[in-house]
Amino acid sequence: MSTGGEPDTDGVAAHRRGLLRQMLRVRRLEEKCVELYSAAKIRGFLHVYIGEEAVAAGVLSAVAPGDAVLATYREHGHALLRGVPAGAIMAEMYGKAEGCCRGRGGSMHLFDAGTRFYGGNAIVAGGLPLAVGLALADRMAGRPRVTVCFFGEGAVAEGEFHESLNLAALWRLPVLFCCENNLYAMGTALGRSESQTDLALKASGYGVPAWAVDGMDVLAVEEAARRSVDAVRGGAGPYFLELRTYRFRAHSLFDPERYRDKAEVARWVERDPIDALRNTLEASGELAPAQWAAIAEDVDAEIAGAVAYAEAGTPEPVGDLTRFVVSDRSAP
Ligand SMILES: Cc1ncc(C[n+]2csc(CCOP(=O)(O)OP(=O)(O)O)c2C)c(N)n1
Ligand SMILES: [Mg+2]
Repeated sequence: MSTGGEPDTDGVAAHRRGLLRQMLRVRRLEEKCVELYSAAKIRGFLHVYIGEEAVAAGVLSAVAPGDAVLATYREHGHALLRGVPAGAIMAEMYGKAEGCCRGRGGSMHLFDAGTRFYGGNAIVAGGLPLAVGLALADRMAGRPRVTVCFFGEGAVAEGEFHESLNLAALWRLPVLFCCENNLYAMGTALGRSESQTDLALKASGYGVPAWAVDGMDVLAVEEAARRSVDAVRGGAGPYFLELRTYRFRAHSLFDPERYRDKAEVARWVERDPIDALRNTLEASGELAPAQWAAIAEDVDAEIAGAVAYAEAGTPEPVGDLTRFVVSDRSAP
């Protein structure tokens, strides 16, 4: 507890432990998904974010409840940290009616209007124009909201990236563009597809303030995101963050990973964002062994509960097959 004008060190430590917990929730959720995929409980494509958790945890910590968030097909963690319950995410993975999209979207299309989580977009760069549209709507309605759009560095090769940055800058729209630069777009290294690999520089070309941030350091990500969100909300127009990160696992569970060597992966794994923060907090006395054990136990219970919820869920009745395909005119 803080006294007088002294810094609230207990509050800061609790906040940092909270970030650790958020990253661990994402990690454990996805480790479980991989396991369930092997057991054929989850089908279709599955792209995990393991190694990149500091990006979603840091940025989403800086976002307000009414703001909008968009992400890619690697979005399980973004949905979870945005507030979609783990059970609704897991049931969606299972294709059950209790899922956040009634089981119709699956892993790549998590969506939840209630938390303003607008996907789950499987088209590379597909989220960017949607983000610009959402921000334009907020501007026209005079709502002081920010739209945060996550996308991979593969998206900068798409026309939609350039069109979206241009319009957002021209109209000074409240968008925070968050480029998750994990160095590969499927099997293509950034330097093999882009003549200019400095992505912040690309955004600057549209007059958008842009920074590169260490995406393995959740505290650095949070700090950069907080400043950016504040500026965007204050009317500064769009901002761009290039979060430098790495995926520890294959692109999807169908990827034989012939494009990168194991030594490179091992070097990045040494910078695991969860281990890094845990070590920092243990060294500074902000995380006692019992506190870590309590966090891990809590997270494991949450994930076990999510699996149980999905297992107990029901497939959507066949009679509902055409529901939502065309507009339901009988609906009130
Ligand atoms: C418009 C479009 N082209 C191609 C694909 C196939 N595809 C799926 S993921 C992907 C790589 C995208 O890489 P990146 O944007 O860096 O995101 P990451 O997977 O690294 O998170 C591609 C090319 C697609 N989904 N959409
Ligand atoms: Mg990538």
